[in-house]
Amino acid sequence: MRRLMLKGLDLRKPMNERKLAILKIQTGILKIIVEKLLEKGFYWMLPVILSKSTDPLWPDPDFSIEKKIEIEIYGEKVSTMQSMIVQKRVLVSLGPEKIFILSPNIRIEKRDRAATGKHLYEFTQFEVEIAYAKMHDIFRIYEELITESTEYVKKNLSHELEILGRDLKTPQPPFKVYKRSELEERYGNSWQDEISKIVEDPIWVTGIPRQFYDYEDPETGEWRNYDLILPEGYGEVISGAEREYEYEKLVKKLERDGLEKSSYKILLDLAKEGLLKPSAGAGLGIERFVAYIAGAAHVAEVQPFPRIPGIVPDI
Ligand code: ASN
Repeated sequence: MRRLMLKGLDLRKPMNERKLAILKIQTGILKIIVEKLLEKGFYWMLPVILSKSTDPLWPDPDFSIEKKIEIEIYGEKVSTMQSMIVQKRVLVSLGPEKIFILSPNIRIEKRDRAATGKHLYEFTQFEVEIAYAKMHDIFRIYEELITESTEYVKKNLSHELEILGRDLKTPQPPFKVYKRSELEERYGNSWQDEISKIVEDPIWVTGIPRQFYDYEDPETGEWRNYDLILPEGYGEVISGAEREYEYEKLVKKLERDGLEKSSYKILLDLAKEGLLKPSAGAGLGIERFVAYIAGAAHVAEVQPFPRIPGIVPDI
């Protein structure tokens, strides 16, 4: 693994043409997804990194965090950002109702995740949140971003795809939707890996029991959340949900998960006042998406400064 990653990645030598081709593809993808959302009237918000309030990432079937980074600044305890979910909710409730953010996330994944080829301990999410939106609104937006950026790369960066030996197919929207429970029944606990190897186009998977902020239907017990799973074993690239916005429900779920209510003070205060708007959103892992488009062997191949679990480089 280490040798694979260092191949062509000596940071004392100019980059090889493969690395440059990937970076050019990444630039093209970012241009398209940003342009598309600006055309639709989204606000482009900037990220924050240090906060009292971040995603607990728990409970989640995929949880594998070795440590949460907490530090003291000005006599107060803050964490580095695991995802801007809380900030997204507050933003769409207080002003801009359609937002996107290129948000750096720090998740100190367990070391054995180096071998998955999909995990990084620093990565960037393309985060979207829309007040009053529903699951299908978010599906349609990301389907457009994925198909349009794939088309752009095929049309404008065919030389780079050739360097990478990548034969890329544009997926056909709308993508199929599956229930997590069906997939689990059929493929067992590793349904995500299994299904990712089988499908030809990306698929949506809904109904995944996880963090408190995703909406749970009180009548059916169904979680109105979703992941997008890429083909060819690239795995989950988007996760998101319709959101909980009622104070009582939020409090109950925080207690159920054993989480500190004080970490979510603003969110809870807004909910109590009836000011927390219902919304839906999701985040796309940029490096994973670029890795899939480029046909990279490991997601760290996309990063100029790789952040592979367990490996702390000199830069
Ligand atoms: N970005 C995700 C969302 O919008 C949250 C996450 O990254 N855990 O739901």
